[in-house]
Amino acid sequence: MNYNIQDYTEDELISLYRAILKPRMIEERMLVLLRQGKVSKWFSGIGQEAISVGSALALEKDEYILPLHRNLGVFTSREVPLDRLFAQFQGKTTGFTKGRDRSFHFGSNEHHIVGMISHLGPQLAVADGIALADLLEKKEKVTLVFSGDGGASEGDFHEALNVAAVWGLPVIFMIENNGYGLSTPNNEQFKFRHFIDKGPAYGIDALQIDGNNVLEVYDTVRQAASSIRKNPRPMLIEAITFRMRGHEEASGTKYVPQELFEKWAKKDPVENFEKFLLEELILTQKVMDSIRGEIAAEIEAGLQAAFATPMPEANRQEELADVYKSFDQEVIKPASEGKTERRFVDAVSDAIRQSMERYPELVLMGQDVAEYGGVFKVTEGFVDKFGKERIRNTPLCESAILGVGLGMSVRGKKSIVEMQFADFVSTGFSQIVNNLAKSHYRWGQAADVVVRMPTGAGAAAGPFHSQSNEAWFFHTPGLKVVYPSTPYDAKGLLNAAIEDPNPVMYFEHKLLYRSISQEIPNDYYTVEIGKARTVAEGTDLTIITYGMGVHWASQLQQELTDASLEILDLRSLLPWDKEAVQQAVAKTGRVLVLHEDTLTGGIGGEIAAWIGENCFELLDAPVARVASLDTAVPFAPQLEQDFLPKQRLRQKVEAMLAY
Ligand SMILES: Cc1ncc(C[n+]2csc(CCOP(=O)(O)OP(=O)(O)O)c2C)c(N)n1
Repeated sequence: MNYNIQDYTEDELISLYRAILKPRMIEERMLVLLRQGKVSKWFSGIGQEAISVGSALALEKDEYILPLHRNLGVFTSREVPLDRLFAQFQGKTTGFTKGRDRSFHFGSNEHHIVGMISHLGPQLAVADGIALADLLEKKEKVTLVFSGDGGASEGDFHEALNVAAVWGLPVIFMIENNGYGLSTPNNEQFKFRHFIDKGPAYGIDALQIDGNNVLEVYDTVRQAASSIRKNPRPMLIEAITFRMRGHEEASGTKYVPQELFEKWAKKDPVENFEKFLLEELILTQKVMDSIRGEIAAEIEAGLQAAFATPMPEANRQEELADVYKSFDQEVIKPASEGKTERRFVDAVSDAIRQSMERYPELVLMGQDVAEYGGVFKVTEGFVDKFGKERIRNTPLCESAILGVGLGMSVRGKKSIVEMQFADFVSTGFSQIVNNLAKSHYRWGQAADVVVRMPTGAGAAAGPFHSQSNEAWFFHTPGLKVVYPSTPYDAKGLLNAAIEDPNPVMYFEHKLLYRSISQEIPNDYYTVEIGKARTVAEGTDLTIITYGMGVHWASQLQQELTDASLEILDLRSLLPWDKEAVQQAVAKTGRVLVLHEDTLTGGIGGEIAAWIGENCFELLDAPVARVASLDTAVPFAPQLEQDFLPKQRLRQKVEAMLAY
């Protein structure tokens, strides 16, 4: 043990006692309520309280903590009001998520807590993001994030530690090694002996402590935090402990040998601390009883208050509205008339540069984006202008960097995350669809992140550098999806995406980068998100499309001189412009939806269904779709050209015109 009892005043020791006793007493009460059916689920932290409490008390109150499902002691030590906490457990409106998420799945910026999502690992990189914001602001703060021994098997653990190490982020990774991940014992979870063995492998200092000794936890974290504040860097602390109850209350403990319970019962962190304080004459039975009485009264008051508040009533409008942070986009016109011929790639680049100038809090992160300028040279020269702190080369850690984006948003920063190719977003999928997309609906935290997605086929780049994967995100409430097809829209929509405080997936077709150019304003301007654009007016048939499809349709329109085609470029896919679609359908009565993505489950299906449901009377023919074949994107040009919808387009249009 590396602490000294003389370092503490009696008051400090009594406060620690009060703090460790509170979560234990709450849990004992919860177990009763669970049996009575008044709480639906409970993940017990009994036996592990010293880690939550010691860690939380060792940090300053405005330093962020990211707890997991056994860290009740973090919430109580941060003085989260018990009535709200209990209301949260019961799904009440007066909790922290308006009844939308359960148990500890919430954050509270007021208490500097960012709660978990069920996936465990993604949490770790969010801590990196908060720490990065502190580092950029030279704040001398520490962020502490928890992981279990099981969750540490996730790739997210590796990515978060690696990024923290490379960037020197002030994060304490607190590993609660309690021997089991659900029913899986450590020897079926990993082969190494100790988590501290991992520290040096990442270039991180690592310490192992007795997680059942609150003074040891408190003291270690206090010293680590004080050192990290002065000399920012990550640290791994492995707290050895044991889970005294089942994974959650319904799952039992049959798989745990009885002797382990007996051994660890003797190490109970609350009882032992109590005994110690009694022996040291710091605590008397009388004081102890009175503390217990006070806590019991506080718990009862909290419970009464929570029980007295009603369950939420579904208000459909409010539910839908809360999916996004409300934001009334004000479309910005260029300040002057000046225009220059710019390629698509230059338009993207202009938008990033002008947004970096406009928002000092904006940071761009991606692989090879700094000195190298990105693989498509979109950010060439940026590092000289904005510096390496804001134009950040990242390790090959898509998931962690997306998590960093959320952490930065928690601290009021904006970020752009560049996927080197849209295909690689799959390794960061959970961060986008579970963390970025859902945090506002769940607990009111917007994710102010733009994910840049160089997308699309046609360059014989094979299945993993060519995909169109916008439909993966189109299906996820909480995201916005934009997909420009011209340099003008590329710049205006990227600026708009960066302005918008919600997470935006921004698709940029690689083949358009250097194949099209257009005169666009030199100044900063934005294009409205959610607004389609009429590319060509016509009377015979409407093609609704976006991205490369706009160019295919335009080419066909020029070739088919005896037909009059209306072309609508959606530009935004989520939200998409239903009004413009309806008007375009009304003009011709014949509609074809065209996209480069594969047919099944593509966005065309949704649009066709909506037209069928809402514009049936306007139609003179069934709504048709033309899309890529339902295969992976093939490599050989002959195969790829047949995969793409372009050559099937003409035939389909002619068939529809003849219908
Ligand atoms: C990605 C993912 N896989 C599986 C689960 C199911 N699950 C929830 S908690 C858990 C065990 C976690 O063990 P550990 O990290 O050691 O934490 P402990 O529960 O022991 O505190 C599992 C498998 C999950 N929530 N997320």
